Amino acid sequence: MRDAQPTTIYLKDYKAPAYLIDKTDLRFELGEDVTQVHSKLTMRKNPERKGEGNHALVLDGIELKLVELAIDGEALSAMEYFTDTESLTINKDLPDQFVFECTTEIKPQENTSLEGLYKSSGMYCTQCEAEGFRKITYYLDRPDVMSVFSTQVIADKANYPMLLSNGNPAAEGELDDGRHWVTWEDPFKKPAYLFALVAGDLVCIKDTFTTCSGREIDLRIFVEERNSDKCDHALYSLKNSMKWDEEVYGREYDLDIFMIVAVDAFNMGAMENKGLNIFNSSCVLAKPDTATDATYQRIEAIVAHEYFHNWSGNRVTCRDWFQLSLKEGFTVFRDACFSADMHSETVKRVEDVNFLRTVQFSEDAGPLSHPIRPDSFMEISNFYTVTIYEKGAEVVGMIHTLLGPDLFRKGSDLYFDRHDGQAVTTEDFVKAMEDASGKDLAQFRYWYSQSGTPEISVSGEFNAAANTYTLKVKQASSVTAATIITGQTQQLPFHIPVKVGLLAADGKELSLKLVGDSDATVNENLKSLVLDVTEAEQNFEFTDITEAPVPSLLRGFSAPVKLSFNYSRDDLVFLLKNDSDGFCRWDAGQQLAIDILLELVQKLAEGDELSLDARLVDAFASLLAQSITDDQMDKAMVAHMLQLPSEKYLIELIPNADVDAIHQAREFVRKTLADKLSSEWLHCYHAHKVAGEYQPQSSHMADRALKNRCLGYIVETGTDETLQLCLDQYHQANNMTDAHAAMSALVNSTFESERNAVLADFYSRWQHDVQMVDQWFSLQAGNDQPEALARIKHLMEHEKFDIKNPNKVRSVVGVFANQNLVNFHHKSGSGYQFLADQVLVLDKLNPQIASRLLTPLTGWRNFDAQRQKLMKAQLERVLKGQLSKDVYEIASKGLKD
Ligand code: B3K
Ligand code: ZN
Repeated sequence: MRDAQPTTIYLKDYKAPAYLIDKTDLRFELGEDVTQVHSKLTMRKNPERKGEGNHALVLDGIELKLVELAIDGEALSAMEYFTDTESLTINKDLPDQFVFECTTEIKPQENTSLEGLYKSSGMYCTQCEAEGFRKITYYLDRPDVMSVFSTQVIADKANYPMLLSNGNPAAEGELDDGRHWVTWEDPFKKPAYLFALVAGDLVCIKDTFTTCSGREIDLRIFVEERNSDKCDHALYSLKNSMKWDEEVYGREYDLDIFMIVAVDAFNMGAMENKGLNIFNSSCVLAKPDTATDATYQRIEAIVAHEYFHNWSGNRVTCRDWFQLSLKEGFTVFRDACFSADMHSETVKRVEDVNFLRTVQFSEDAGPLSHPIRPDSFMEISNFYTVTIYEKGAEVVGMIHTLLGPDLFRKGSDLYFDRHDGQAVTTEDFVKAMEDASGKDLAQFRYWYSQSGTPEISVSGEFNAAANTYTLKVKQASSVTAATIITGQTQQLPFHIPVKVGLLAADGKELSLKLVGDSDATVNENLKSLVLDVTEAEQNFEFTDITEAPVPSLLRGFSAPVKLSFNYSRDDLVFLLKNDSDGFCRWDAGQQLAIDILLELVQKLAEGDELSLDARLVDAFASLLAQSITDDQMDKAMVAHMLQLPSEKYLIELIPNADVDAIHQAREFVRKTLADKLSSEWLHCYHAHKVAGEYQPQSSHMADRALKNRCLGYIVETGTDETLQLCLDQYHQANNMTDAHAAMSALVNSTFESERNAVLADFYSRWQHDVQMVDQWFSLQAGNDQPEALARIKHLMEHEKFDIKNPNKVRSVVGVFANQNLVNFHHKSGSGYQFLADQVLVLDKLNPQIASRLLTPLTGWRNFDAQRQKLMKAQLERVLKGQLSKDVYEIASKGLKD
């Protein structure tokens, strides 16, 4: 906890470390009461800073009890060092090279922050990124200090038969007192944030992978015995990832063994510790009767993400935490391409864009907006954001678009070769891309330093006399309240790749030839091209255009921007039916629905009768019909196209949104579509039932997604037949996707007694399965019917709820605040007050989880005046508490006008 206002750390103040650590030898004696950590650091002065004279040696350390301290074998006297709450300073002249040794004591069993060394369900485990290693021992806990590690772990053999750390196992033995030990050696230099240790009673699921150079790697997944039948999918995903990274990026695995451990208490999804990835059990364990298709896909993506970090993050790491997107943006881009290759490129793109627009655009428009390479922070844990990750991935994706796949690969090869074993910056990444491709990315670099979502408005002008069509593009950087806070009032135009096509009235695509294009030979096949938008205002003139086209803009969502074009609803229906670009087809449907929903919200405000534009009903009807007759159609895409824009996204689009009106309008559209197309939904539902045993393969998942989308609408009609359909699906399902979809439809329906019966049935069946109980909590926390807060409070009293377990907190409190919008934003302000209460309690236990939980309150600007006042009042109340740095930063920045 904080004594004074936390200090802000600036990128501009970066200095190389004054000391380096070549070798780190650790010995852990794990004890039920006290754990001793012995550390021997082979250190030297950093030659880079030698000319500056003497620097004190200052090591990071938090909540450590110092037992012994020696330099070059000599114990230090009390005069020769001092400690404060965050560091240990050596008050003595040091030689150029020396050995630093210390012994510290910690109590992992009392560590509720889940950072450093802690206990989860009886096992010891670690989480060191970003700055958790300093809670284990004194160290230069910064990513540009890279060292070779050896780690000996000693613990009671009966309780902790498995002792794991990074690298390859080197030796093991037993002591007379019932303890045993294992020593691990990691030959690759790494920063402390990649350190890991696990000790527990775990079973090991084994496999092997033969690399492209013929080396056989041992693959191991360690889980508690009860989970041993839930590892197949993670292993399968791991092998696919290893192969993919060899084929697509030429990256081979480097150690002899790759391990994954599943733990129940974990602050995030997973962690890429060198050779020993630690996973939140919810992101690794799956079997058909407990995991949904979405869980299968999430596991595949996270296993891949953590594995890919072995190169993008571990072999080449970050110089400082301002460079976080260097590893995270690039690795998200890599895992997205992997998932696209494993399944459907368009579906993956639509899912990612939907998430980006809903969550990242909102972050970038609010008080927590920051560039993907931030200039400053108080607490780095607050910067593991959708901006660093997802916008960071979009920025890498734009480089891929600008360079094309071959030059991009040349660039990534150069980056990995040039910087292997180094801690580098986003600038080093861009430079490698530039050097390898010969493309000028000077202006492109603003994507790293400027925050906010650029807005592009486009208009089109057809000149029948000259047979030309001109796209007029204007980019306005959004100078939001947040950009004012960050001082970025003067934004420069971005370099934006905008991929476009032009459609003729018959739906066919026109050949594209740009005036002024140096290689402007008529190319009949050029139906899509990338415009280099670089100026505040720019025209692109196409020649040989003989009819007024409908433009297809931002194909594949080629840049993370808000693009507007004055389409009529008929244009949108036309694009929805005819655009060859799958993303744009989906987006046309979304824009049509948004236009209609915004009009309905307006009507509600004016007290008018609501009626639904028949064009949306017709568009849905033809999608449903086509999904049955057209075998080639991607059913997962249809499922996405039949989903209305979320309330969260609509709130983003409407200034001073009235949540109740948005909810009401959206419900009206859902119900009308359900009633008007009742037989079509039913027909489509039955046509997409998957027979036989469950398999998590793409085509089956797509059919289930479409069928369950239909079920959601079917249940809106509220008839007894639809109730029966839901109950049958729930009881007869041979997989969790179908059971969960049926239960979810019922939970959000008006069938109260059936809902309660199904929930009770589910609980009695799955109460001993940790992930299933989380699902059971989430479904109820998301129930958007009135009186939700009372239900939430009731759930928190349930015997399986544990405020110290982040998954439980996320599935009850997190789901309520982020997904149950109509209840969280109840006009009384009760939801806000409840959230603030929880944040204040949690901050004492786990500051990272507390500060994450607080973020919905920082979005107050989006709401009506009354709600704004209530939300701000709760932020102010939180700010009066005795806070961690984490919560202080979010609450104080969140309040800025
Ligand atoms: N690198 C970790 C995230 C660590 C978060 C620390 N608060 C997982 C990942 O992005 O792969
Ligand atoms: Zn990552």
